[in-house]
Amino acid sequence: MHPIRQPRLGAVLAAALCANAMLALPAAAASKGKPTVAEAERFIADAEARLEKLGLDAGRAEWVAENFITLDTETMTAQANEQYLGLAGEVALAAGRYKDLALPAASGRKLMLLRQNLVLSDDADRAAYARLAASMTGAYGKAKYCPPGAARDACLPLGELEKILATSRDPARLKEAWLGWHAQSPAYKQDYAKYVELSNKGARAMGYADTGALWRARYDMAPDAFAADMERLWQQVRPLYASLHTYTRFKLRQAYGAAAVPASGPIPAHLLGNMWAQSWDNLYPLLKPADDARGEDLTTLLEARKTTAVEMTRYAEGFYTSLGMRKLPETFWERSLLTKPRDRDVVCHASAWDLDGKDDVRVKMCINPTAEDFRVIHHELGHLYYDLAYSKQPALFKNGANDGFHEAIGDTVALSITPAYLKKVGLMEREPDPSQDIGPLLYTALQKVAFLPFAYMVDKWRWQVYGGQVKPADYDKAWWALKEQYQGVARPAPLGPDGFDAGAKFHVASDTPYARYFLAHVLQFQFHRALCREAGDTGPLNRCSIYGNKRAGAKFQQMLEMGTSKPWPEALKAVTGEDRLDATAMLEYFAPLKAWLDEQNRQLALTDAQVKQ
Ligand code: X8Z
Ligand code: ZN
Repeated sequence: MHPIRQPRLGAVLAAALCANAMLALPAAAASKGKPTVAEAERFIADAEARLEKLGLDAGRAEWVAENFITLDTETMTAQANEQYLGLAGEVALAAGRYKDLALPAASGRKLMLLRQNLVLSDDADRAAYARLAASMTGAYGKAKYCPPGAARDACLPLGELEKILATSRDPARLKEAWLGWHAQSPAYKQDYAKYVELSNKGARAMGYADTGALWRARYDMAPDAFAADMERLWQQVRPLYASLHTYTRFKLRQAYGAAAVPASGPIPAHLLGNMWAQSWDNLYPLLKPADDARGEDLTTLLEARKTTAVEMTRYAEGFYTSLGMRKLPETFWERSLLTKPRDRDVVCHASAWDLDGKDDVRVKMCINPTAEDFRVIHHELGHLYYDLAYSKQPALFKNGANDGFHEAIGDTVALSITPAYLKKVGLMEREPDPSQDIGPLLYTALQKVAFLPFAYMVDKWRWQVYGGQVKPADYDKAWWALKEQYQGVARPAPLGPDGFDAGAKFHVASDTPYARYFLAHVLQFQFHRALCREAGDTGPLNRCSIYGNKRAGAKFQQMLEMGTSKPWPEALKAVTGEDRLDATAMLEYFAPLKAWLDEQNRQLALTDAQVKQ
């Protein structure tokens, strides 16, 4: 979490112009006359050093605020972010003076990064923006659903509601949990609308059409070209998603009846095993193939063994060290928050933090002994190993090649958590017959293929909101139009009068861009394919694990060390030899499943007519 750049999670710290003397710009910016390269270099070096300091201060304040949600910590994090915003905005504007100079490549890139920020010149606007960001993140973190008539201590936090969504098969209970959580976000709808206005003001002051355009500008290409690339990738994977969606519908009709799940049109969102219908792996027991050969269930095993949060994290660390990477520093174990505290509210949504730009890396996560959290802790450590790898880069380059890369590292590693790997580390006694891959493939598809249209629509919605096409009165209407169009899922109840369903997702409440996860889900298969080949594995991608392979590890590490010093296609090339995002690796991974799904769907269509009404 470095506010010096677009943070991975947490409020988007953008920029502002500040008249505060403390933040007065380096002498260089005040210079008159024609700018020179030497002056620009001095400006950049100075801005970089000062932004790093204020960024680290703001990161530390944010860490405390998310670990101890109180009015005071919220105020302190808002103040620290405000300071940072002031400087970042001031720098972003002043950097314009040098934009037409022929600078050495690294300096030119730094200048570009400095200019990709909001400029909130008005002190009151800047303070309001920072305060709203902190309070929405806090509100999300402490929100609870209190069932009617229940005692206060029987109110359910998100984690409990998610458990219901994951495990209950009672439609009424599922619906109650779903609606209970979605009833929390309208409380900060007004705040969000105000925040959007302020954010847009800041983006426009920097010459962007709106904040959505600013977000899309951060991919080494024009904002429109980026949107077109996302659409190209979506079209590549759409047929695979359609097959999975059709199969899921048939199976849900068998489980819940034809009246609950229509034969065509969207599937009710509360039946998909996840609060946001973003991944469907919790439905696996309902959807698994008749001759399921997935072996023991990892969740059952982790629970039975009472695997602790620290042990789960040690497994993940062990994967990275097997690739030749360092052990996590001792301070990681001393300072991370790995379990949900009993006595206070914290922001439980998993996140990875780098507090000093060197090695004070931490995770904040409420780990449970489940297969999902096993995967998520690998994801989080991916962020930290990236942070550690690029810690020798100058401050402005201490970031992922783009934000999708940051999200893809740990997921790439987690793709290597194969049954064979689990057996090797003693987490599975019996390795399923490798000739029967459909079970594990279906399970992975329910996580990762189901996720794609969700990851696409979240930012499609925000692009429309920031772009002004969708006004607050239509937030929900637009949200559900996109959910139906892309995911094929429907709200379990009619729209409320002043609802804010988008705000029930952490990344909307905390204003964290989401396109990054879409990219990551495509990229991780590209990385996996390339690293498997590097490891000399030429077999099916779903059976490859790079565990213990130092060659693959070194290749990966080489890219991680680049940080964001080069345009992302160069980083991609360093690992894969390819310079374009491409979903063929994902399609190749799931090819046997696609054929199986299509055959199942053909047969199920014949028997579906008999599903009870
Ligand atoms: O937010 C996350 C990570 C932290 S960067 C746990 N993820 C997205 C989500 O939970 O919505 C990982 C996948 C998608
Ligand atoms: Zn992440």
